[in-house]
Amino acid sequence: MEISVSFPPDFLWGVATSAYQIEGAAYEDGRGPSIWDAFSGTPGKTYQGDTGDIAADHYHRMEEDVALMARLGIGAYRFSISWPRVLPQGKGSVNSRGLDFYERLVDCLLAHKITPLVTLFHWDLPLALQSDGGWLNRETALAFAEYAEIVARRLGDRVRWWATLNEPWCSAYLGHGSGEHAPGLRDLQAAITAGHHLLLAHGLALPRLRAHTRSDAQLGIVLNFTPVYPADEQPETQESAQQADAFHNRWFIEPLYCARYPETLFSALQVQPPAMEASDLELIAAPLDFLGVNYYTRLLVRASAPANGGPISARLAHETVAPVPGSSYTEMGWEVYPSGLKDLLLRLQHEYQPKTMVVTENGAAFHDEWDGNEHIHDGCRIAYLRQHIQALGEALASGAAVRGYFVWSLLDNFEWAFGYSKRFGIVYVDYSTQRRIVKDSGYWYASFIAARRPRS
Ligand code: PNW
Repeated sequence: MEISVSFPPDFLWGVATSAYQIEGAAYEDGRGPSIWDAFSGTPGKTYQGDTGDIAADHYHRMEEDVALMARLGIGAYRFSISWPRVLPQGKGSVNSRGLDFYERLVDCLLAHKITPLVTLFHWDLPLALQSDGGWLNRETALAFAEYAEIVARRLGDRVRWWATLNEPWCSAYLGHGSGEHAPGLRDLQAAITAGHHLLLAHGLALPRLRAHTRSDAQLGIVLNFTPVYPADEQPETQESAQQADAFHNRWFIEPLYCARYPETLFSALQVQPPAMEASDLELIAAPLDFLGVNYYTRLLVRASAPANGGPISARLAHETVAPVPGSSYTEMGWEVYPSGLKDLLLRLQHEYQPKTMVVTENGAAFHDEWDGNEHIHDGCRIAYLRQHIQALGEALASGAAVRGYFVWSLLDNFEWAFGYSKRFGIVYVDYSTQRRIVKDSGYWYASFIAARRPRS
């Protein structure tokens, strides 16, 4: 099946990465430690104790990686800036060698006519800030705004697209509620507090970014969504799907676009609302130029009896239906459900009317094997990308204001708690030699983009 929908000529076709997942060079050029160095260095936290110390060694191979993107005809590149490279202590003295690296990266991208999209925080909080409570401390939000201004002062004349945070749901819940991610806390109430301070950090950073970036700057935030579908018509199931939706999908977008938290969120989770100051929600809900949407999969749920206390999965009154008969799954165990992306984009359009949306991540982990013969036949990934791009085009045709799409990821990389055991790249990384080998999906994406490039 070929893609049967059309896209505007200025649509951004990109790839995405994040600093801790690809850079390596964890102790070089004055970089300070982050919570992910501490977490991955703690036995039992990541697959086989994997860390980002070396990762895909992108810090030393940046020019080569940008040249590879250029050869593939990639139009845009979403990357993140490592806060502890710029501010080793999280605040105070600036490490200019950190900023120099990102300046070289941006200049290199622009020289190759690749549009940069900068994410300021993709989970690697400076460890020094964690010692003072990290996202449980309101001061961290102020430190983030300061950091955002420092970066904008250096890159704001050249970078148009800025995202403050990547997936604050993950930082808040996986980091403080389930403990699967750094800093590894297991306390739902703490997750709510962290979530509020993350939102506040975003709100405080926006005006600082506005003041120090180009007049045509596009400022936004990146959220992850896992659309929830009820598995049957029972009223209890409908009700539990609503609750799961508030937790997975509305916790962050509602304050950002409606200046309030979802009504039932706190009662359903059996927690208190976060402590806040009177002006917080107004700050948080300042207008955005774009909403970054990360989509990988959906949840199919049916009602079950909620447990008192205990882990979140038990507190929310649902069980997930898996495997769904007839569905295929990625290596992450995530259902492949392309129409979820179309439904999601149209729902966001209708409920929140974002000025612009950008699909800032979409992609899949599959078991790729290099045949030693320069080929990686990842047909599953090609099918995944093709089906999701088709769904994206249908959403666009039905009125969703989407302007870009970024594949996660350019390179195989450090997949957080899963270490190097999951490969999302359209380019394979041989971790023993750091050789890059373009997968079939990389060639497929390149030809897909080339077929749509406006002829000049
Ligand atoms: C996103 N979940 O992470 C991140 O932005 C990437 O850094 C990551 O590599 C990618 O997706 C693939 O996992 C998520 O449990 C991690 O719902 C976990 C969840 C969602 C997103």
